Amino acid sequence: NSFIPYFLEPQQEDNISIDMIKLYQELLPKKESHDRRIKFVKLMDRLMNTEWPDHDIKAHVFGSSVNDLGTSSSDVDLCITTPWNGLRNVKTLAKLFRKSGMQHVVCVPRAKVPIVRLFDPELQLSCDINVNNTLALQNTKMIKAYVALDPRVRPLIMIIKHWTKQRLLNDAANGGTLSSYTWTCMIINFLQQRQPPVLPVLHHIENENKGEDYFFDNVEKLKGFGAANQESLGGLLFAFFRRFAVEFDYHTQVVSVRQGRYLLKTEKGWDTGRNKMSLCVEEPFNVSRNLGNSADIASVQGLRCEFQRFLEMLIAGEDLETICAPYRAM
Ligand code: 3AT
Ligand code: MG
Repeated sequence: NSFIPYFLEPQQEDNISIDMIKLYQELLPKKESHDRRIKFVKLMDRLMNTEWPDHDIKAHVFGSSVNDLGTSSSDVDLCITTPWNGLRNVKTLAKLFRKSGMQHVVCVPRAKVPIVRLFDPELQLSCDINVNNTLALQNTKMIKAYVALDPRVRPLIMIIKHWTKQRLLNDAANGGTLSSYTWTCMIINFLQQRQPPVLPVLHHIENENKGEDYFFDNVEKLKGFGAANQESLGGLLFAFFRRFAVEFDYHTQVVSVRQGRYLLKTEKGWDTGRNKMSLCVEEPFNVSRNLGNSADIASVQGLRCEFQRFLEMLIAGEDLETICAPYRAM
């Protein structure tokens, strides 16, 4: 391993910050994308309540369509809530959507959370739909709160997410890598651990045994929290990659947004089985879940190579567009 500096040269850091703002502007979704999503949700709501009236069926959007981390090409994540048991089997939903003109309708009944996946040819939107998985609604609100707390969070996460997609590191279901949500938790935790911190620990504020689901969501009260930290976007990007390329101890540490620090695999009992060799990221509300367990040993090795590659290219003065070029197998 060649020596990796602790900081970039100021001029180089400035260049990267400017590059980041430019890429961020390109990634931001257009109003048109927002409008299409709203139309789509209304359509889904109407389809279901026309087919099955009197079951109090509601369609809630979660994920990047509402947490401010989406682009125009992000999918729509929908959670259907209903007290009715008739939708427990997602095949029932799939049938309705097929006859309503949706395309590529597939059920993934044995996923951790059963879903229906589809594409709306008219509105040009892909969508994942689950029934009654309300944990995702809560963790979406938490992500949205963290994103709103400091102006550096949104560009930093959107740019890193862009890199993960370009480099094929963002497919937990099929690619054996990590989901956007897992990446987002890693970046939030990184920002919680800066000195001084860019982000607070929302689970710790005013939490007097308020239960598993609680986090402090009064963003207004925390405005300006990160102001004592003066790091630039470029500096933070460099530090994030330095962290996961050379500093993070993959064998012993666990990323915890809930605690705002690293836990030890041993204290969570994650030092055996599949977790032992995985990149461990605790789900903030359901702490027995390791969000990183979608990546196997080979994938974690691949990830570490990609962190290293990014860092070396950044130090060599390559621009972001080159660093984020689509992955091509040799
Ligand atoms: P994209 O823009 O779609 O890539 P996203 O933020 O929508 O990013 P995902 O589509 O991967 O992220 O996931 C949608 C939401 O589902 C995010 C989070 O609220 C929830 N979620 C995803 N994976 C998990 C998980 N393993 N455990 C709990 N909640 C999850
Ligand atoms: Mg999504």
